[in-house]
Amino acid sequence: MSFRLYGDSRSGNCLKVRWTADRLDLDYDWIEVTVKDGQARTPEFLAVNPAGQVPVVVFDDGFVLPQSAAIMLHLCETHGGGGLIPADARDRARMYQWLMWEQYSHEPYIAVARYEMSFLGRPRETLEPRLFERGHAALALMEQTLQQAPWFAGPGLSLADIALVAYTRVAGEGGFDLAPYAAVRAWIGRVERELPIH
Ligand SMILES: N[C@@H](CCC(=O)N[C@@H](CS)C(=O)NCC(=O)O)C(=O)O
Repeated sequence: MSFRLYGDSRSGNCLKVRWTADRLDLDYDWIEVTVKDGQARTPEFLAVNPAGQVPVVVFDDGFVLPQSAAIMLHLCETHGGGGLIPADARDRARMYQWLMWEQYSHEPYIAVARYEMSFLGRPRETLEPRLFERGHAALALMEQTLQQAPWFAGPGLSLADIALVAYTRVAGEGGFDLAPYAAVRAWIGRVERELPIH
């Protein structure tokens, strides 16, 4: 079944879904919604997603699904998985662990700092220092994890890697220097080689 994917093409949360759909070779229409211009809060868009956020998908039969992780999982579960959901139950649990961690302990710091600096043009020194403390803590945990294994969950690329790479690869735009995180940088390269990132 085809669908419309509403997204902002500079948003990591939206790109996670786009990369997953492309990896699964799905048929869909991308509808650009520019968050910075308030397009996610217009009456027309709120009629699609009352939460006023992208990404959101609308399937041809009217089923509407917001939240990047829920969308990625649903697309995989309904289209053969694309190898992105580990077969082993513990590997799968590990994938869920990182998907949830990304949304609470990574994205709120790294993506928010990037939005403030790169989209709104705010100087780094005007931002809350906690964004950088917590963002670097997230990167340090990723570095430690990737020193032990090439992927976050199971033997290959999974949705955990797709979710985590979206904002990590552009962390520099939020004032995060990735130079001290060698394993993270190597992993970004691995993930980028697997995905239709352009
Ligand atoms: N947890 C949600 C976060 C969605 C989200 O924060 N979307 C932002 C763009 S990255 C948005 O649409 N913001 C619009 C607004 O708040 O006005 C997800 O993963 O989909």
